[in-house]
Amino acid sequence: MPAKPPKAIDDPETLNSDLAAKHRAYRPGPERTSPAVEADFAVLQRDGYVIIEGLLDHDDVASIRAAVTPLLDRFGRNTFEGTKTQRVYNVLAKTEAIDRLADHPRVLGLMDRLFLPNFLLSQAQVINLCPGETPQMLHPDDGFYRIPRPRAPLGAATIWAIDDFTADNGATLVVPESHEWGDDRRPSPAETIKATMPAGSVLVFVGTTWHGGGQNTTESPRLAVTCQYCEPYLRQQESFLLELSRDRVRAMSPALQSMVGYSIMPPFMGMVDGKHPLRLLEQR
Ligand SMILES: O=C(O)CCC(=O)C(=O)O
Repeated sequence: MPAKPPKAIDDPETLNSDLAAKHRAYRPGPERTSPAVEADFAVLQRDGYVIIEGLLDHDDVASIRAAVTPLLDRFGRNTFEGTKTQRVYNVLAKTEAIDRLADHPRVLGLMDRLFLPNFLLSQAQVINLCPGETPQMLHPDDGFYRIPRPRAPLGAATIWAIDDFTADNGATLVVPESHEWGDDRRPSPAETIKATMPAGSVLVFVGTTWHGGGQNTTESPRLAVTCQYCEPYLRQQESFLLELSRDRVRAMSPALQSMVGYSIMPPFMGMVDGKHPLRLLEQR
């Protein structure tokens, strides 16, 4: 058979297109383009956050709780992590139970609208905010990308309520419309709202929105799972490629494989030996 002629690349714009021969960019299905996603996105853009209720049923919540509770141990090492808050890091290596949160189509539909194709998961964490915890310092999540504000968000976060989030047990504090602010403005506690929501709901906010964990004055912990996402050309907060074995990644959905780093930002950001990283998963 005659050899295929090499692909001609004579326009720099071509380098921004998907050059992969086999592993093309992950293409979202219709579940990520529904009218519900459009409606959530309109609220997210207007307010900087949106609460979506009823994405998990009672059994879903119970099975996530059962999987993550045995992982809870240490309390935070400083007041930002929360000295009365238990955080589980490297969660995807420890359980598959939250995969379905990280790649939930209603959330990824929003990320499709915020970010370039093949956006990444930046981190995943379990947060158990225990009795006596005080309010966390308000902060935006993508401030460590040191690009002046106001600007488009470079990341976005979800906080999944595994317990009901109430006014007293530490429901996340959010500053509405603060995603539009410049670098010169800081919020006061009076500008916050409490993101109360029943278990099974998710709070989604963009990386420029000021927020923080709330105060827990009850006798019970407030269990949550957070997943954060970022543009595909940015460094993730968590080094998933160092944390996750190839077998663990093989067990993930194609969307999650792509988000933990088995994907390419065109033309070759993320390559392995000059090839698409998914080829590593094909090798046994
Ligand atoms: O637990 C929460 O409600 C928010 C936590 C948070 O924003 C953080 O740890 O950065």
